[in-house]
Amino acid sequence: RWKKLTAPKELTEEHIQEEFVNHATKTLARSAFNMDDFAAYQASAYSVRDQLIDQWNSTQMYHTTVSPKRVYYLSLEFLIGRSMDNALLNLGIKDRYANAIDKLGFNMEDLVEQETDAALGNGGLGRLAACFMDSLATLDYPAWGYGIRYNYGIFEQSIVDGYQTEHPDYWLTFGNPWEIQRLDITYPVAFGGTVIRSKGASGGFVYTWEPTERVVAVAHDFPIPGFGTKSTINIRLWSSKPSNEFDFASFNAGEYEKSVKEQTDAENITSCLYPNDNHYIGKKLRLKQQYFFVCATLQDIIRRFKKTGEPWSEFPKHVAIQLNDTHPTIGIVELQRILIDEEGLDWDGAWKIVTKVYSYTNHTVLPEALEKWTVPLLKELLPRHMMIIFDINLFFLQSVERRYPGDREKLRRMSIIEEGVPQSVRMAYLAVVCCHTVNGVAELHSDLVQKQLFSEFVEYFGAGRFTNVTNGVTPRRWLHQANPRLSALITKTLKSQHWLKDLSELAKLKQFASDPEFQRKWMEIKASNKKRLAEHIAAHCNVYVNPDAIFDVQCKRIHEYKRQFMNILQVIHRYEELQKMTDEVLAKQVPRVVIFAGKSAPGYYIAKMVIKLINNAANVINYNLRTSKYLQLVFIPNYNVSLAEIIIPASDISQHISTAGTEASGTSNMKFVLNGGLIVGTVDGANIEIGEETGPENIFLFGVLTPEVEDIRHKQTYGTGIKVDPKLDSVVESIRDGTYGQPAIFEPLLHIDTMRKVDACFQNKAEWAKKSILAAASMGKFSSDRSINDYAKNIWHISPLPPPE
Ligand code: 26M
Repeated sequence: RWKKLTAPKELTEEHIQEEFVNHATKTLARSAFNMDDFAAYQASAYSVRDQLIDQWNSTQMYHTTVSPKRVYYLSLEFLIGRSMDNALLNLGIKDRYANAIDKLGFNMEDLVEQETDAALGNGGLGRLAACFMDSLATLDYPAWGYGIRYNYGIFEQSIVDGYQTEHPDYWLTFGNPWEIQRLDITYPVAFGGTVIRSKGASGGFVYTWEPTERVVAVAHDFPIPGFGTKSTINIRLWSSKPSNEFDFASFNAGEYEKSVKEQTDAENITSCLYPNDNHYIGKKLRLKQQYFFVCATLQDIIRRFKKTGEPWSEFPKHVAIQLNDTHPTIGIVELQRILIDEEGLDWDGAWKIVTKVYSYTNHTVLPEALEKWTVPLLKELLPRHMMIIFDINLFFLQSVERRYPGDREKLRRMSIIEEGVPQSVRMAYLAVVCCHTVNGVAELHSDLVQKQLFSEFVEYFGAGRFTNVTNGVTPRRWLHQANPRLSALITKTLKSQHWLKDLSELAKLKQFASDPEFQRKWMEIKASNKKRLAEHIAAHCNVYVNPDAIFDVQCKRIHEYKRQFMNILQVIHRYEELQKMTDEVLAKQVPRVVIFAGKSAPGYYIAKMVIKLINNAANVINYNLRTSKYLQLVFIPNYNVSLAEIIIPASDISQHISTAGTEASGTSNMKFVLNGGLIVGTVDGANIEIGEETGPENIFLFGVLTPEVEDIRHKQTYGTGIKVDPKLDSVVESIRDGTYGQPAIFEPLLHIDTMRKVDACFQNKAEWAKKSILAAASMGKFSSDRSINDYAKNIWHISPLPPPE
C-alpha cells in the first residue's frame, strides 16, 4: 500500500498546476488575488522540492540496501547559488514547468530570479564543492556532502562613494524550500573542560573527557539531483542549538542570565560564514565551527556504518572521507579519539583505520593562508584532542628519528607542532601525516605542493602519498543553465545532449570552427549575452556600455596575488594613450569595456583601496565624452554565483593574471572559455593546462614562469639601477595615492603588450570566432565529472551505483 501511495504520478502540465495551486493555497496560505512573483516562485519551488524528495528517498533507500563504500565530502563551504533552475534542468522538467506556469499567468524566467542565492562560501573552494556535488550525483556515486548551515552567508557588497560596504546576508528570511529540516537527526557536541586519566580494566590508561559546554547539532538536508539520472544525493548541513539539559540546570539554580547567554552562545556557532578567502584567522569561534561540524558529521557517519553490523576493521571498506582543505582536519583527531576512548580500540588499531579513511585536498601554497591553531586555544576548547595531537606527533617524530638519527633540525622542521611562543599546530602537516593521499588542484600547483610545501614529507612518506587532481566545473550550471542558447546550439549541432554528460564530446565542434554560418550563430549568441549584461550594468552601475566593444572581464575575490591592481594600471595607461590621440587615430581604436567585480575581505585594507581606485578611475574615464566610445570601465557590485551566471557568458576576454605560482588552479578561467571567452593570463594554475588543450594560438598567455618570480623579487628589492619604464611612470604618477603592495615593474608592461595583441586579434571577426569556438571545444578535460572520476578511481576507490529503473 505504501509503495502504491508513494509511486510518483506522471508529471503532466495539469498535475504541475494542481501542485502549484496546492502549495500556494495550503503551504503558503495565499489566495489567487494575493499571488505576486515571489509567492509564485515559492509555490513552484515547493512543488519542485516534492519531486526532489521522491528521487532523494528512492536513492537513499537503495543505497541503504546495498551499503556500498560511500564518499563523504567535508567542507566548511558550499557555494550553491540558486537551486530552482538547476533542479528543473537536472530533473529534465523545465519546459513542462515553464508551460504550466505560463498558463497560470506567470513567467518562469521571472520566477527563477526571485530566489536568493545560497551563498555559503567565499569563492573558488566553496564553489568547487558545489560543482563536485553536481558531478557526484550525475555520475551516480554514493556520496554525501557535509557542512555548516550558516544563518548568514558571505556578506552582500554595495559600493558607496567608491568604497565597498558590507551588509549581512540573512538568506533565510522567507524560509528555504530547498532544505529539509530534520529535527529528529541531532547529535550532542561538547567543548572545554578537562581530561581525567584512570586505570582501565586491562591495565592501560583510560581517558575521560569532562567538557563544560554542550550544544546540539541539527541536520538540514539539501537534495542534489543529478543530470539525466534518478540519483539524488544529499548535502547535510548542521545548525547549532542549545542543549536542553544544561539550560535547565542553571535555570533551576536561578542563574537566568547565565542560561540565556549559554543559549545564544550555542546558536552563535553556526551564525556566520567567515568572509576570509586565502587568509587564515585564528578566531576561537572559527575553531568551534570546525569541531562542531566534524563532530556531528562523524557521529552520523558512524551511526550509518553501525547499521551494517560489521566490525570496525571493515570501516574503511564503507567510508572514504575527503577534507576540503585543512578546515575539517580536526575530524581526523576526533575519529582517533572516538575509536580509542569510546569504542575501546588500542592506539595502533585505531590509527590503522583512521589513516585508511582520510584524504586531504590542498588549495593554496600561500603561507598566510595555512592554518595554525595555537596549543593554548586547542587545549582550552578540545583538551583531549590536544593530547592526541601530541601523541600523533610523538610517534611520527620518533619514526623520523629512526630514519634520520640525530637530525634535530629535521625534526624541528617536520614537527606538527611549531615551537613558537605560544606553540601552534600546523594543521596541514597534521593532515599530511594522517591522510593516505594528499592532492593539489592543478598540475603546477601539485608540483609546488610536493616540491615546496611538503618536500620533506614526500621524501619521508614517498611520492605515492601525493597526487594531482586538476579542478573542473559542472557544464550543467556553467553552460546549459547559464547560457541556454549556446547549449541549444551545441546540442543541435552535435545532434544529441550527451555532451552534457561527457564533455569531451565538445571536441566534435572543432570541425565547425571555420564554418561562417556556425560562426555567425556562435557570435550572435555572444552578442545577445553581452546585451543582457549591458542591461544589468545599466541598472546597477548607471553606465550605458557599448555592446559592440570587447568585453574585458576580471571578476574574482580581490587579492594582491590576483593582481587586479596591475590590471587597473593597464586600463589607466590605455586611457592616457587615448587622450594623446588625434581624432583620426582615435577613430581607429578597438572599443573596450573593462568590467571588474569581486568582494574584498572586510579587513583587507589594500584590497579595499583597489576597489576604490577602480571606482574613482571609472568616474573619470566614463565621463570623458571624447574617449568613452573607446574605453569604459565599470565595477559591478556584489559578485556572486547568480551574477557570475550573467557575466561569464558575456565575456570576450577575461583576466587570470596572478603572479606565477600563486593561484592554485582557478576555476572561473574554465567557465569563461567554456562559454566562448578567451583568456588573458599568466603561466599559472590551470591556465597552463587550459593552454595545453586549446593550443597557444587560442589563449593569450604572458609573463614569467614560476621559478623566475623569486629572482625578480630579489633583484627588485636588493638590486640597483633598475629603471621604471617611463610609460608606467606617468601611470603611477597619476594615481598618486601609492597604497599598492609590491610594485610589480616588469609584468605590467607585458600585460599592456598582451592587451594590444588582443585588440589586433579582435578586429578580424572570423579569426576571433574561430578562436572562440576552438577554445570552447577544447574544454572537455575541465568538466568536474572528470575531476570526480579521478578522485573516485585514484583516491576514494568507490564505484557508481545507478539506481534501478
Ligand atoms: C580560513 C580561515 C578562516 C576563515 C576562512 C578561511 C578560508 C576560507 C576559504 C581560507 C581559504 C578559503 O578558500 C580558499 C580558496 O578558495 N582557494 C581557491 O580554491 C580554488 C579551488 O581549488 C582554486 O581554484 C583557487 O586557485 C584557490 O585560490
